[in-house]
Amino acid sequence: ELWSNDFNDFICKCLIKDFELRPNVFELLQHVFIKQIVGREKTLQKQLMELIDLNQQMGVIEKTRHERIHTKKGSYMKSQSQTCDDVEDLATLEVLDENTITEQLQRRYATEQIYTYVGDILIAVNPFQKTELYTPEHSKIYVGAKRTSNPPHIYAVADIAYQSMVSHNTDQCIVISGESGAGKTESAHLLVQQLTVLGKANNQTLQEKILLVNSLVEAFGNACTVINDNSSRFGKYLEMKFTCGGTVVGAQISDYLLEKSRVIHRAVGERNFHIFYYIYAGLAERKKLGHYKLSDSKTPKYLHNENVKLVPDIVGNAFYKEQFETVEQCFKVIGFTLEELGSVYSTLAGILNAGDVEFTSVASEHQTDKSNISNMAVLESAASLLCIRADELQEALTSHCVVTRGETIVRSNTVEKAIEVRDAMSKALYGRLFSWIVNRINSLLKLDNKGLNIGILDIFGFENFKRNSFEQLCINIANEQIQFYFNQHIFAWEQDEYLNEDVDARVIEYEDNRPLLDLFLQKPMGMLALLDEESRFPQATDQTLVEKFEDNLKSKNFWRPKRVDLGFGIHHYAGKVIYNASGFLAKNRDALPADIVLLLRSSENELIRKLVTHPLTKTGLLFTLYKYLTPLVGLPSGHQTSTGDATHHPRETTNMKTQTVASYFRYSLMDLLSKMVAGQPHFVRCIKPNNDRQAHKFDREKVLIQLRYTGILETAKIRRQGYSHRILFNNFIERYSILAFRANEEPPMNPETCAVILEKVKLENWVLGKTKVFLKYYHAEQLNLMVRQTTDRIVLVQAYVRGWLA
Ligand code: AOV
Ligand code: MG
Repeated sequence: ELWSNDFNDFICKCLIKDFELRPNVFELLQHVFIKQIVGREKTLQKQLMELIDLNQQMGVIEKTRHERIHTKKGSYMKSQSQTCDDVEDLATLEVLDENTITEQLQRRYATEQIYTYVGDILIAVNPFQKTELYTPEHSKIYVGAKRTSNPPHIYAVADIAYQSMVSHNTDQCIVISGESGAGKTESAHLLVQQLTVLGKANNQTLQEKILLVNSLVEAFGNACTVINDNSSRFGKYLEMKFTCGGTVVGAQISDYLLEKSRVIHRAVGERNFHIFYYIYAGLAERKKLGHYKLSDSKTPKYLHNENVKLVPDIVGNAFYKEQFETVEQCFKVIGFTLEELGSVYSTLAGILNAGDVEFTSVASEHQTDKSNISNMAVLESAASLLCIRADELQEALTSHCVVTRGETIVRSNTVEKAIEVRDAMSKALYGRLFSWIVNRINSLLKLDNKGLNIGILDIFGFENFKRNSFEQLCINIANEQIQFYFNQHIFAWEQDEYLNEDVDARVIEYEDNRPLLDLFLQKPMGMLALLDEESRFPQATDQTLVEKFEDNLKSKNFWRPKRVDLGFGIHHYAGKVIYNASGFLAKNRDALPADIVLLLRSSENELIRKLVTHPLTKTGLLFTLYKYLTPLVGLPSGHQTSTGDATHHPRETTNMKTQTVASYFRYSLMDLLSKMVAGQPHFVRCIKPNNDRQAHKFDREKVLIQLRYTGILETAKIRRQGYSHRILFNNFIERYSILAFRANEEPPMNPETCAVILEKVKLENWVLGKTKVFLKYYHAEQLNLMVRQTTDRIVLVQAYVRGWLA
């Protein structure tokens, strides 16, 4: 029915002229046509002659296209021209050692070639300056192109993920790793950008919305740290949703462990989440500070730091004002209502006001000291912004209820306790506001569509500050887990499979960080389990906690440094970090007093009520994931289909209600892993060339350390020697028989058929195992390209014959 002469013409034009459209058109047509060609070969012979002409013509067009781009970007392309000892893929280096690899990266970096491959993995060295690498021309040349025909690029990773999603009908996942400030978030943006180009959203707004998602969540989840001015303070997994034909139709984000303690406390030299500064400046510009009860002269406590002492520093900041407009625009385009926006601003202003509520101590004869609020006006402002009653807020902050033998007794809070309650409220409000925004974005960008997706993982990078607390521990454990996943994927699973399949391949030694994951995550004696156990004892202190660690953690990667009271050291895969356990228990318990919850539930603001009424989002999911928790540390070898055996732990399940940060964190990690494992992974490893955020500065030692701990050298070796693609015979034949057999032939599903195909296309160095074909990383790409070219040809022939027959 689709077929008509006009359509035929249209298709032919697309195929011949518009190269960007080709993959999509083929995808659409090949299913329909391949089958119908059977039995018509004779009639097609004449047309085939035409086809050859056409192909040549196509070749010419393709070539001129590239030339055009090359000359346009002459300087860039020139710098890409390789000298004989400059390689784009480290796995092809003659000499494979740390020095040669570092030298290569340095040489390339010096000529603005920040990207380099190690087999199928992309290394990105942060240029710390704007480059000419992301123009629309670049975006174009990486669409559907052979990987080796263009210099390495993050756009090529997007293309490979996209093409393999479309041609294999499988979900993909791109894992970006690297230490803080290495360029993960920037890379994630570039991937989303290129994927929206590839996925040709058929409406402009959707494309626009997807691109805005990152900016919006980053305004709320990123902050300036001593390492990075735009440091991600949460982990983000953005899934872009596509139809089976490859059109982008939506996006979903999952957020992991926002560092919400930043709202109430920041280390020296650091700032609160961007959004606070943005709204302050933006509202000032609109003369709306008064409306939100924000002072134009006195800086809220939560925004104090040594650089920002005065409100004028904030309101006078042109960048903040601009960002405020951008954020508001993002909200609107994505589909938030004006009412919702107003509520978001009130909540943020409410938090800032709450932070300024002060208490004084009042001596009491009967019990410990009580607290009084010394600036009632501020309390009233906070209450009115949160749409709750001021007297009730006062009561909830300065007293608490205890139920003893069925009787409810009201006890006063000391000043210390009152401050704790106030801060717990601010933290909870912000954390829940963030989750609400993420959920709202998800519901606005969701489509009921069972298509495919490409996930992009951008978490907070490994951190090692002068003083490291609970947040750094969580961040570093997450990075440890990602490194483990990388190792599993690149080394362990690969080598397991050689053994199982009797394939002879040299074993590569690599630094296995599993002992570290055991140290953190094992039950019941891992660090997080011990932390949870200690958090259940009301009398426990941070001191008893470190002692507990010391008594129970038997690992060479854990030690107690002398002369640091609450200190303990961990030798992470990425280096040694000394943590200070001060505040660990409170941060882990993360308790929000019941009185505060009840009070906020009475708010007249619908948003505030929502924040506290619904349990924290992922609970349902967490329950399902919970059963997978135990095998978290070492995903079993059957990882493709399951994340482990479904062992239940009833004792722990009953504790879900009082979920600690540590246990929530474990679920989140598991959730993340289960998503990642479900897709085919692609890795981007970001490298930070120096600690000073300077362009043109390549600190060899710094780079070498990163190459070492990320296992790049070993990766290069295994990519050269190993077989990164392992495909079951049947799947291989289904996918590639088109390269050696006619459509009406049915070759037997056996290894011999695989060999026939591989020999026919003249590939070398592959191996047949017991059940699978073992291919080098570059084989898969060559095969896929050949399939694409073959189907191109078939479709072309079909298109012509159809037109001719019609
Ligand atoms: P991160 O995500 O890895 O750190 P970012 O992606 O935020 O690091 O990068 C840090 C800074 O490096 C950016 O703000 C840019 O100034 C610069 N940069 C990174 N990549 C590029 C690029 N491709 N081109 C130009 N400049 C770049 V953290 O989120 O702190 O772990 O928690
Ligand atoms: Mg980041």
